[in-house]
Amino acid sequence: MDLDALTKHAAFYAKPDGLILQYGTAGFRTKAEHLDHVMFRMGLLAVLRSKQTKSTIGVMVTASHNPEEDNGVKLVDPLGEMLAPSWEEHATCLANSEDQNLQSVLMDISEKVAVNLHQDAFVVIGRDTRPSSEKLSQSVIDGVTVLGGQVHDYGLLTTPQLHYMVYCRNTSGQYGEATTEGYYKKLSKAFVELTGQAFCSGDDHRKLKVDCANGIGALKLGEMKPYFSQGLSVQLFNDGSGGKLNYYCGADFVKTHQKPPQGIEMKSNERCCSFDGDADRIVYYYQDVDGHFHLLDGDKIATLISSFLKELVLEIGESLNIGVVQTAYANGSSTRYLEEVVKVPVYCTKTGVKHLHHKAQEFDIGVYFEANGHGTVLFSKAAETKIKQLAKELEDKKSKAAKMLENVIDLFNQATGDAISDMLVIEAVLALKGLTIQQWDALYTDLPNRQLKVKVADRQVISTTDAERQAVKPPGLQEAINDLVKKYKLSRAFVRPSGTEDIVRVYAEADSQESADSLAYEVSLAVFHLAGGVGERPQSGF
Ligand code: 16G
Ligand code: MG
Repeated sequence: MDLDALTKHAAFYAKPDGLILQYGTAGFRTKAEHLDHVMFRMGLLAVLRSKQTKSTIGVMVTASHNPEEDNGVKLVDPLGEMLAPSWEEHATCLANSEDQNLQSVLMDISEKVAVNLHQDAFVVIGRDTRPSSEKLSQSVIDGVTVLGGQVHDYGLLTTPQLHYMVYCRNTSGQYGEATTEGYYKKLSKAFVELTGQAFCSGDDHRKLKVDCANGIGALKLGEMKPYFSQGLSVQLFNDGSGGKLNYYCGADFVKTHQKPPQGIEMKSNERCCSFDGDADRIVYYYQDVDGHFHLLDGDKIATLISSFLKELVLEIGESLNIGVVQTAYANGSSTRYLEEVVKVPVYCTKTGVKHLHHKAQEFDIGVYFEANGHGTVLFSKAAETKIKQLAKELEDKKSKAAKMLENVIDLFNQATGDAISDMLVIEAVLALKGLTIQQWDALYTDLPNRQLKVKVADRQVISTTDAERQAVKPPGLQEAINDLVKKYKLSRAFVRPSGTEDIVRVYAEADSQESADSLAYEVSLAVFHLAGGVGERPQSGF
């Protein structure tokens, strides 16, 4: 380690006084102008992680669905997964160390994780379309090179594409070719083969309008379009040519406001979807003839996909176990439908992709989706081998189903939730099943629900258990919630400290919108009183 060079370069990346950041569920995220030192330091950390794992590590510069002025960074582990939790602590420690302690903190981490400093390091970098991203990714590159690491800068990429690149590079190309073209070809080939057999009545079945949140998704989907055009025609809106990133558009806006994004022309009953700012979330929607807006969120996506996979598994007649993973935010109707109609076991984890991903790895086929539209399906190596073998056998119903599953494996991003990949899977399933978006929507009816935020002095006074469904602290809060829930039919409510904002989140569902609204309001009052609310008391009326 050339400590003199490190000291010299670090001087360009002074930490703003008093700034403390935490590597949370989505890495570091804050106003872009405060992130230069964090980027440089994450370049340093990526080198250590690469040396320790003897693998390529990814660094993604993005703040996903946050406003354009924000930015963020996260590290991607060797198999394209989120950074290991113990390293999140090292990341936080390094980002918050005072300038004069940078060297010693870096040495401390190296010792703790037993890094061989002579080992080579390789880091790949991607960034979203934010105006600040290019400069910030240069700071990451500076951090990597000052520690002697090698860099490949992919430039503009969706977050899931960077995860894909890391996975490809660490599996000697077995997963795919580590280029954007390799990604486009792999997914498009699987999609075109899968939909090849689909019965298609009329052109409209194969047309889709996509709101790209004025982000990276527009650029990458635009590049990819020609590769799958024989199977699907996509029309891009909010492609970044005029509007601002995530501003009144994108998956997060549509899901939270339950209304269509600006900038998309929607005719009644047309199938539309929205990506978020870094294209790792997707939600679908349509407007009916009466002008009512219908949202098909991550829960509806999980249901459609799980039913499809269950049927294929039954057809191939192999005992592959399917598990569906959700969070406490999953609509109660979706969980009931999955358990009672699709007849698949459903598990609940804490919010945050890493928790769902980890749980989904326990199954032959692990389906995971957050209600906000982030998710994918993971196939175990054993399941993949079995499916590939069956697909090679003589032409019959079984091998046809196995061939479809083989393409499904290739179509799903095995590293992380991916809006482009999920979109193609959903389009394939709808085409194969001959389903319209209205028929898909009608699989079950969402229970009315409401989410609220409460400001408290310290959100950590709330701690939860049972996958965030029960509050254990502060005393009395869970009892209060239980009493309130009893007042309403088909009701459920929980509270949890947000991992990305300085607030407490409240979720309630019940048999009517009125009941869900008033339950959410009453629970937020209980939080305000028992957990040290600050500012204005929560208000009723929506
Ligand atoms: C982050 C998480 C997302 C989670 C959200 C919850 C990743 C990549 N993203 O965006 O999974 O749903 O945080 O935010 O893990 P909250 O804690 O503010 O409710
Ligand atoms: Mg995102």
